Amino acid sequence: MASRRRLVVVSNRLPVRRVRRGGSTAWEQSPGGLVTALAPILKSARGAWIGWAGGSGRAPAPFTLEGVRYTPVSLSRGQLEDFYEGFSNRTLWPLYHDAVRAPEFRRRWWWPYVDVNRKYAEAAAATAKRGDLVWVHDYHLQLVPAMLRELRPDVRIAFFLHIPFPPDELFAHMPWRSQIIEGLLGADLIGFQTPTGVRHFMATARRVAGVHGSRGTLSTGGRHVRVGAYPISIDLAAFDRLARAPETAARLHRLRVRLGRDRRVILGVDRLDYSKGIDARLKAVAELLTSGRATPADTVFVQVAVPSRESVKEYAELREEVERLVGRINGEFGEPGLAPVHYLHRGLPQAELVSHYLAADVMLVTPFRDGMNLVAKEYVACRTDDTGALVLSEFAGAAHELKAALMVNPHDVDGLAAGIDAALHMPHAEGARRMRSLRRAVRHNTVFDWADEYLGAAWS
Ligand code: ADQ
Repeated sequence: MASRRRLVVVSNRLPVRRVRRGGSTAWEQSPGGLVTALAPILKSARGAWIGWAGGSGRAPAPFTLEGVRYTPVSLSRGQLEDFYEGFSNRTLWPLYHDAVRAPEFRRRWWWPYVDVNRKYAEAAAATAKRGDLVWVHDYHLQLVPAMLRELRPDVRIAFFLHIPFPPDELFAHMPWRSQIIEGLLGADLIGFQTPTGVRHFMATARRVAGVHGSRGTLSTGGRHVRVGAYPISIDLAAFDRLARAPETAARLHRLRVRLGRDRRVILGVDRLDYSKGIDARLKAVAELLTSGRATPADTVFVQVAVPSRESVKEYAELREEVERLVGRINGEFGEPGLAPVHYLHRGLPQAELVSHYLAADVMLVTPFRDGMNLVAKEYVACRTDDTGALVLSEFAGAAHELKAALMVNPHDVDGLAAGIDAALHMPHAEGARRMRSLRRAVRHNTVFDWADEYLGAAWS
């Protein structure tokens, strides 16, 4: 049914990158769960994707890649500063992540946010045909649904928020709270990662916009807006395949030898973001070393942190704090040839990432708040022999599904250290039982199931 009508996806960034081939440049799809899940649907529905392609100034011309029509949107240097770094990443991102850093409410960032949202809405209005479904993604574009409805009342509009929606008491701080809620209410379907996001949004919509409704439906301006939880996931089969590939076994062997075959490996993999609790994790590792529950001879902690939003002050400060902690731990507890912490400030190619997941006896996913957290699901997907232990923050969206993980509160350093210690000493049978249950949960909901469920609801 879905394939007969067209889908137009609108997201801040296009899932493509420009690569050099021979003497010229060409577009290539970037790796990622969202594009993997949507590409087949877009392809069969002759769909389109609208978003920023990187860079400032004039947008590249629209192009078709593997059956999908991509339309780049241009953003000026000033818009990147005010809309992207400012309002999106210094106002919305911290506010929606429980204000783990203070959100900045700067009036001069608001209008660029409105202008850029209008630009995306106009691009979608120019692309969509009567009866198409326009699927708008994430916090950068919360005004697009209402703007698009105004321009094109003849299309269906769906919105999905990848990050958490905050409690109404917190959202109420937002000076432009009614504009944002009214922007979202322009959609026919609003999707969140968890039932908590749904609850928070419903409470806020009642408080701020005075709309009525319950059980997943709100009434506004004579229309019904459906609100639901659609937990995103991963391409399980792709991770499973990579985990079982012979080249991965060779890569894993090399990695284990380099880390020390007799050492237990603890791993963290994140964007270098203050919401991810990397600092809390390092403090817990320091606590284990201080108390003698771990020594550099028997345990190694590997943190892979992909650089992120480096021009935003809070991210530069986090990098300094993480590097200070790594230096302190290695200085205090390391011995020649034995560093307790290995810190890689870079992204890993997927095959490398999978061998790291396989090398890890314990995986630490400890965000202070996270919409979902796909790293937790990727780790589980790779543990095809039911070994390994997942230590998971109760504040990650993934905690709703991955109930068999060892749950921790990342604000509690002692509790986090105790959780890691328990994971390191987990009896084999209990570890296997937990991992089987975690794998069932991921198998039950892959990114393809997620896209099917969401689009099924949006199209019905
Ligand atoms: P992110 O905050 O980026 O996404 P996450 O869900 O963990 O967080 O996804 C990160 C992705 O980047 C994973 O696929 C992971 O493999 C990859 N990655 C991270 N660090 C890496 C590294 N060092 N090297 C290589 N790859 C790395 C936002 C929300 C999340 C939500 C997703 C999807 O913040 O809560 O789960 O969108 O909706």
